[in-house]
Amino acid sequence: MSKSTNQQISKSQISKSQISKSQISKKKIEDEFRRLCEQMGRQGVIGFTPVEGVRLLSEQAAYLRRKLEGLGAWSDITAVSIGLLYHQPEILAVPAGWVSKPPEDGRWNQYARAYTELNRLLNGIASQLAERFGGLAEAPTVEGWVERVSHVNDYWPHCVSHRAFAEAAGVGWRGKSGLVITPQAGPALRFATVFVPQRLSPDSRHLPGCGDCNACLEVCPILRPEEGYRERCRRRLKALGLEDEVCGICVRVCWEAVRRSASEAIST
Ligand code: B12
Ligand code: SF4
Ligand code: SF4
Repeated sequence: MSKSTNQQISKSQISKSQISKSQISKKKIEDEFRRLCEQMGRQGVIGFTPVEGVRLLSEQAAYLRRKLEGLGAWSDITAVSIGLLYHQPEILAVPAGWVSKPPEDGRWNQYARAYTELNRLLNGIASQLAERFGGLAEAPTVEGWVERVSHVNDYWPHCVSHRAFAEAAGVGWRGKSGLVITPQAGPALRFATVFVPQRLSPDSRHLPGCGDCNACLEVCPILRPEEGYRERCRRRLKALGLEDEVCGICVRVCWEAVRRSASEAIST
């Protein structure tokens, strides 16, 4: 989680009545998203899913209902899942094997800085899409909460899971690491979600899934035990003491595994 001040994106300034339903289509949203990605110099992924039917924790469903009040009937709202990819050198800055403390060379901080940068860019893109299409944006992370959180469960009433929407929108599959894995970049991207007042159907995409890969479970001792990784992962991110609260070893090894299996699929 970011250490910076709370900048949760609030309601769009444009009156919802100024946006007619004919102005909201998948093509228009996607074209605008691609234009913004190009402007920011990052590759992006996008997908759509009706909010209705996405499986949420009860605290997160309650948070979302409060947030979307006034946006129209729940059954008419679509979640637009957007993701921005890390550049290759930013992922390669993360250690490729398990380490319990950061190496002296400070290289890992390149990933920490990219994390901060992607959050900033996603905040910008998500709020511009929300503004343009009369929607509401959910920021990529719960900013300014790190010091207030004493257990990972403290996050749940203050955000909604981007992974739940990205998965439902077919942007990627749920990996054995718990991350959403995309064919384009594995889990090496960050997500935000924009909610728009028009029902748009998801695209159907073929997603290969993890198959017999276990690279993330092999590299990270925190992911293996059955009782779940979340709280122990949170403590490790704090303890590592990088420039932002990150680790990302599971992201790095998965990024490599997904690239390897894509290139094997091409050569066979
Ligand atoms: C809190 C948090 C953490 C916590 C807790 C772990 C977690 N991920 O839940 C800690 C600090 C440990 C953490 C760690 C990391 N995080 Co984090 N984190 C978040 C945050 C802010 C909230 C996640 C959340 O809501 N979790 C709630 C859980 C329960 O959601 P869920 O696993 O998706 O499950 C949903 C459904 O599956 C379903 N569900 C699941 N179980 C059940 C049970 C029942 C009964 C029901 C009804 C439904 C249900 O409902 C759930 C809620 O919608 C999100 C940002 C966001 N707003 O989404 C980023 C996010 C998940 N983190 C992210 C990343 C990258 C990381 C790290 C790699 C850190 C780093 N950057 O180096 C590690 C990776 C750990 C891992 N292997 O997943 C990315 C993931 C990107 C991806 N490709 O998937 C996110 C999405 C941030 C972003 N904007 O991109 N994170
Ligand atoms: S490393 Fe392998 S097993 Fe783990 S999430 Fe990625 S593809 Fe799935
Ligand atoms: S981010 Fe968490 S789950 Fe991923 S390798 Fe690091 S400690 Fe393990």
